[in-house]
Amino acid sequence: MSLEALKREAAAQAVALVRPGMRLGLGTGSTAKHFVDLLAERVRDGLDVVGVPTSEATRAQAERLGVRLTTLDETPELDLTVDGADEIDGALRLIKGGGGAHLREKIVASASRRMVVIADETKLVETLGRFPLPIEVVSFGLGATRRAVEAALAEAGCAGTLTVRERDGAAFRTDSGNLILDAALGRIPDPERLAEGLDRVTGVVEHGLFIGLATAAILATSQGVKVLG
Ligand code: ABF
Repeated sequence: MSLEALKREAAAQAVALVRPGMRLGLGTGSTAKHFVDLLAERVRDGLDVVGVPTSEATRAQAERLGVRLTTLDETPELDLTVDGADEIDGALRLIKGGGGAHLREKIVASASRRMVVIADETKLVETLGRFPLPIEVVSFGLGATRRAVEAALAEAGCAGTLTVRERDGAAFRTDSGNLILDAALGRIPDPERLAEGLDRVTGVVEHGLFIGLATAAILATSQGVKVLG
């Protein structure tokens, strides 16, 4: 089975969790894109749901496919968010933000009673950190924020390098206009400690460690679907 087919399979299992009237958080990335596609098919068959997109890309896709959208201002509490991840460990801790959308993704997941992660099996890891941790920062004071982030990394026992994310030769800007520092760490021995340290850095808008947010993960493997949580 191709990676794309595995992602679609995980997305299909998540669509089966959707009930009429649900208020949904709609994730970002190639796996979440399958979810929105398959959800739209059910909407066309008459399913009535409303969604909050976690990125401009997902907003555009959902609008194009006719999925009714709302905002967290109109609908501050959601029933279910379905989103992808860059890494997942056995305790349902995640690294997200490879697509640069983790700020909105975390706001939406935090407003949801349940968050289901959909992914192919390659995302499951023993220890988080092989995927560089995205840290969204405001551009003002970047040099000072960077030093404070380095101190927080060291304090949490992490060693590695920070790179300002670029796209097409220019600094990458998130949907909120901020920069991303990607922290190549190899392994994160204590994700909770690192998350707390980064939360304390002024200038950090949000980091890609999602702890205590995911309630389940649907992982598509070539041997079938594995559910965590
Ligand atoms: C979003 O998309 C991100 O938080 C994560 O970076 C990425 C996963 O993308 P994909 O499903 O394409 O691997 O969920």
